Amino acid sequence: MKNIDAAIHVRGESLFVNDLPVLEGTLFGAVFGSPAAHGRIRSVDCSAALACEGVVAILRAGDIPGENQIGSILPDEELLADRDVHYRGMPIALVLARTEDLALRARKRIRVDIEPLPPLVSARQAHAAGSFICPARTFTLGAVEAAWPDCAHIVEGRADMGGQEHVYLETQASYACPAEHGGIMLRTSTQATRYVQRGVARVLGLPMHKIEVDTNRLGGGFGGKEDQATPWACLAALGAHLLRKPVKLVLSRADDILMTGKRHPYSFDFKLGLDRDLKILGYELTAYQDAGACSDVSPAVMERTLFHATGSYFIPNARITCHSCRTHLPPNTAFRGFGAPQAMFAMEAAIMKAAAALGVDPAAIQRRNLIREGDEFPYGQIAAGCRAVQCWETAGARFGLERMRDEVAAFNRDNALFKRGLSIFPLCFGVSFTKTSLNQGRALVHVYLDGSVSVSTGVIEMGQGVNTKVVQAVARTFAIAPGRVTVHSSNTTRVANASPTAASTGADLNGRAAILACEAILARMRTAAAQALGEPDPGAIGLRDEVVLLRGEPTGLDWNRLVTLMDESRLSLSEHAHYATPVIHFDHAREKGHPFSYHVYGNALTVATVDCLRGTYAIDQVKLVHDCGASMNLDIDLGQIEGALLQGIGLMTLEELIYGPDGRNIYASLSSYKVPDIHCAPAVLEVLPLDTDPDPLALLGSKAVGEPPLMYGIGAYFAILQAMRAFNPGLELELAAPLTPQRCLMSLYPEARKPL
Ligand code: MTE
Ligand code: LUZ
Ligand code: MOS
Repeated sequence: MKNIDAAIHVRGESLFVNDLPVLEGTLFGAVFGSPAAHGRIRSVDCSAALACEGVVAILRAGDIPGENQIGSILPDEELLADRDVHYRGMPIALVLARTEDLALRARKRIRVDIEPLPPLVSARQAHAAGSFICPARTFTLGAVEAAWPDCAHIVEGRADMGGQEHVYLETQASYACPAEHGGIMLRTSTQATRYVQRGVARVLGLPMHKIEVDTNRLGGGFGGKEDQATPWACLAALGAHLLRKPVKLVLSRADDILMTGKRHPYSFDFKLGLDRDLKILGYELTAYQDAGACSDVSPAVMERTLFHATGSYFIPNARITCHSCRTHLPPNTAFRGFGAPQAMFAMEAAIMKAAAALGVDPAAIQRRNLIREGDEFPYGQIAAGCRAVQCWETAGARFGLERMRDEVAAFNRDNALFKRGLSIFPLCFGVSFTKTSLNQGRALVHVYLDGSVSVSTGVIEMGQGVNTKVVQAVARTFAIAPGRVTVHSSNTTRVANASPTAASTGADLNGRAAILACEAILARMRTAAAQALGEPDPGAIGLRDEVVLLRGEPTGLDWNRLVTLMDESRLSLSEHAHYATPVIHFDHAREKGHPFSYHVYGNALTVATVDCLRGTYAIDQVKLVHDCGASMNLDIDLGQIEGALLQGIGLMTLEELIYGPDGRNIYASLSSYKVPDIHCAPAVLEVLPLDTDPDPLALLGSKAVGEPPLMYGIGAYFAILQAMRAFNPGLELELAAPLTPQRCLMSLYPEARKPL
């Protein structure tokens, strides 16, 4: 089935917040952010700005009727800076004016006097200064200290990975309207209506039932709207509440890049020990997470780093520690992969370093240590339905790994200045929110009298195609044409307390809730049909292609007639259902449990060519096997795999965020921050879905696909690195991402870095 949104996207008919008709009397917001990364506000002068044309009000921390607090995990984030500023761009004031242009013009006239304090701009700097978000956590398996004496080889090193800007096409956007009885109706671009509703209630000092949040769709979120849609929604709601006027706040791209947090940069220290047969006996990893200035979801991201630290491998003795370090950068946040890509990069970097030291192919170490059925992850879950070896072998056989290797070797023999490299990246990603309580979904299904069906769930459509999957699930359960089903906006009055659409769980949790709702209606339908057909056993009733069956044989009843029958029998055609993932649990005291409903596996072969004179490179081929389970929509899943891969290639090779010592984001615009384009896409891209048994906890057996394939981008890094090693076998490994052309060139010619 085609993505139900494809046609309206192409025609420009999809409705985003900025497409909503503007109501009479609407005020437009512009946010004045801190010009300093760290300091104490001495004074803010809004008088000149207030005198500007069209300005209606300028709101500060003191205007907040409830709590000036929006921290979602820990209460450490002010909506508007009161006294201290903790990052550049931290909101200090909200200008409200008759037009957006007038608001932006007035904003320039605000004067602020800040006593500067020294900023912390990296995780290691913050770690040294003892600046943390929360206590460090450690996962252990076996006894790593006892393993070192048994190791024939031990390598130690450091790896670093930079942040990443989300670049969702639609910037942060909220439209708040005053409602009756002092309430607020908010339309906002969020992945988590629940967080927005809770945040607005807290800031306005209102109960949550006074706040209605409605989200129709997002022009991309990628994690950047899981927690960070909340401040902008709260600011719009604050304006609407105080002035009793509609308030629209849509960030410009420049403000969005400046003010919002990004993927967490990480720095790692690793120690890896192997025996003579390349079996990994021990792995020790210390991770330093740059959380930015507020906790946001950083403790949860840190947790996923811990969960994925051993990647796709079984390591009998491991000790992994993560520090969440508080710096003076915008609060870093969820981003596709959520701390896992960083951990997996560190693991692969350690293997690469060991391979280089031993003079072996890293693939030999990788292959030897792949996780197998029955192996234990450091967090206590036992690998079940494990496909690491199957994905590795399938990729090798189907894509002709040996031939690819020979071609790369031949190319490198024939070329002096161009070199080619090949990498293999095995993927293993755990699906479920690591916080067990978030693994619940809900759905509200109405069957109307004409037989058409309306579905509301907690899930947010952000381009990943989840609404199409929900339509498929509902149509299949009712055995009706998909055209009869419409998925409506996610709205807190229809589906309350929804978990964020995140952790790749949106379809599993909410699709299954929708199926449960349909099944409850179906059960009543069976009763009604059985009665009408004079059949004592409702279990004998079935449905196929909109026809009611009795013991598998068509009857005179069809779907429409059945719906009428239900109404005449005064049976409910509506149902609200709840789904909670069974099986999963986690014990934080022991750091052990069974946190994931299942794992997604895969294997990517990547070939890159480096121009060793210029440091530029091309990703020639990515050929990968991906475990989709029994995909319910291969077009959508392939789109997710390809999109995530390219986003991962951008992360690993191109997208560089540089902060100056003063905490200024030096590349804060899309003219200097390089986002992957079609030229960065692999010239040859082959995706082979590993069609496996339907996973019982996935939606219709179709495994979650949103985040895992991003990590195939790690393969691009190591393919480029292998090409660089082909040019310079003694290359000193600087394991730092992104591997930009600049970094590539400087590594190829280390002597060029020395002063003349
Ligand atoms: N695909 C598109 N087109 N746009 C997005 O914003 N977000 C990703 C992924 N795919 C995203 C996307 C992220 S970070 C997640 S967690 C999942 O979609 C969420 O949706 P799902 O749970 O329905 O897979
Ligand atoms: N968000 C979250 C996530 O709150 N918990 C998670 O485990 C998670 N994983 C991936 C992306 N977002
Ligand atoms: Mo995705 S990072 O879970 O929103």
